[in-house]
Amino acid sequence: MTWWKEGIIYQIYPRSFRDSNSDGIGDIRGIIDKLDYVASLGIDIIWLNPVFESPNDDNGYDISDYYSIHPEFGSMKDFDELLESIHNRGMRLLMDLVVNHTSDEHAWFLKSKENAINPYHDFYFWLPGKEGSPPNNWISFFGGSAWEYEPDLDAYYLHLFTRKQPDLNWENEQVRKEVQDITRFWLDKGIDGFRLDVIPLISKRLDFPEADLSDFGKVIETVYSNGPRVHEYLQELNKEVFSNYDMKTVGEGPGITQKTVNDYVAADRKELDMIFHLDHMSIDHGPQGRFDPVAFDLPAFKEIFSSWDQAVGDRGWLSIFLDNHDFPRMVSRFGNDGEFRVESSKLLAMLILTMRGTPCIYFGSEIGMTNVAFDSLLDYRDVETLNYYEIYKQNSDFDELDFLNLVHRQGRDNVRTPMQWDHSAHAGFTTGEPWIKLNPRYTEINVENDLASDASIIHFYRDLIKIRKAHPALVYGEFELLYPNHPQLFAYLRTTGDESFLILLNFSEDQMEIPTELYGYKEVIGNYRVSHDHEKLKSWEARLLTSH
Ligand code: TEU
Ligand code: CA
Repeated sequence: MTWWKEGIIYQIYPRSFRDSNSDGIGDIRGIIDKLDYVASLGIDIIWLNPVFESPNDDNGYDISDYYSIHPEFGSMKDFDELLESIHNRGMRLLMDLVVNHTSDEHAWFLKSKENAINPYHDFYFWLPGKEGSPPNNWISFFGGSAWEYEPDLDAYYLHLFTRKQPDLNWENEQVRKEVQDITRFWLDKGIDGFRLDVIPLISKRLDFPEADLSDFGKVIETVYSNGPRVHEYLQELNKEVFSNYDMKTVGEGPGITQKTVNDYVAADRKELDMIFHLDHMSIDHGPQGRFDPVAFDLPAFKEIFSSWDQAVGDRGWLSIFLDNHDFPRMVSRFGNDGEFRVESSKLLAMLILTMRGTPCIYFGSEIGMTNVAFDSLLDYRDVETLNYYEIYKQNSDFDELDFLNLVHRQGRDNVRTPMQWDHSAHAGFTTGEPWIKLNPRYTEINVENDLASDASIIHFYRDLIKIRKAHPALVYGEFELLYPNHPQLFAYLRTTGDESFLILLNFSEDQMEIPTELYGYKEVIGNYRVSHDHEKLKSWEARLLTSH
């Protein structure tokens, strides 16, 4: 069993999953208490977002000590118990490793900024300004300049994310040795691998060229990502550490291209085992990113899945997802979170669970959790949202309500509201004051309700996961997109030598005729339980069919 290809990943955002000590913050003990629930879904692998010491400028993606667990989440003893409990249930744990940057409160950075002569100074990128301006025009993913001026040094340091997330200088061999030590420490504890945060960014173009900011997606691809030594660094880390353990890696790949993807994940490259590309995650982003939205286009969405499957082929491997802690809830973004919330949640589940690549399910998708629309920006927590609010406020035509609507549609806090366990106060997430408000729809959308109804989304996930595990064609089969230009039908085949599946997804509330050449397949599972004619697809109807 190739566990990392045939298994199902469940992503847990620890801050929002389950609070065990009433401080309103999810924690490790809370996760331990819910492992039976996670295992009952048919999950094999848990990807845990960062739990290391951090000032939480970017909710743990700004690490100040890689060797300690943030006290908010618990102790190292709690972590050891979590790992053992996961293993006891036959599941595995991937930890989230953020080594493109650290927190500015990490000891290395505190030393680095002391003076220009100590051995930690070159752990980061320090450059002189140009006539009182930053070294170049690079901007942060979170808005504003990617350079922060340090008066004592009369120099700027690079931060592709917030100013509290200075980029590590991987050119410095000592940095690479420290990363090797960190990964060895956690692997020696027995974890099963890592999700590697923004890993294509770790090699910088040392001429720091000016960027054409008219298309930020292009800047990520051609200026920030895929730098000259990225593969050398990954091959070194794999050789020095990964190859000595029974472990696997999944990279987060902003900016990777279909041409370069197998340079990262082809087995013979000995770099990463699998990767998340993010092309479908920017499908409704305009040139200025998520807060510059454009309309969703299904044929373009289908083409992304088809062309990435083609690009990776059988040389490499992807992990397939439709949302995570950085992007809005998939049922609100790609489905219909109103009248057809249940049907479209099941349709999106069928997409994730019938594609070639390791399915990655974000916590709460299994009950169809939706975006939230807080009525005040004071209710929002995400540094990306709050940074852009400050930037947009400076525009002459700024309108607070317009911006709030943008946040409702595209903000990351949509996916960071607490897990909805039941209809009790705070949805059973906490008995304290939650760090972020719950989605008020928890009274109708919660685990308790879904477990009680066998027509629920949870049971559909369980059934689909069982079906995927019973049929290698759904894991390893060739993928063939049908009707690429159809405006509402996402139809494709998954085939191996001896089995063939047809998947029909009606991405619309409009009923539609099924093309006659698709008759004759036998239904395996569908998201409508009432019997239906084989000539039509109902609103948001999804069907998995087999050729025999
Ligand atoms: O995300 C990087 C990334 O590609 C997304 O953050 C996205 O590009 C961004 O939200 C702009 O829209 C990783 C982590 O997943 C994210 O949570 C961190 O904030 C970021 O890196 C910095 O570590
Ligand atoms: Ca807690």
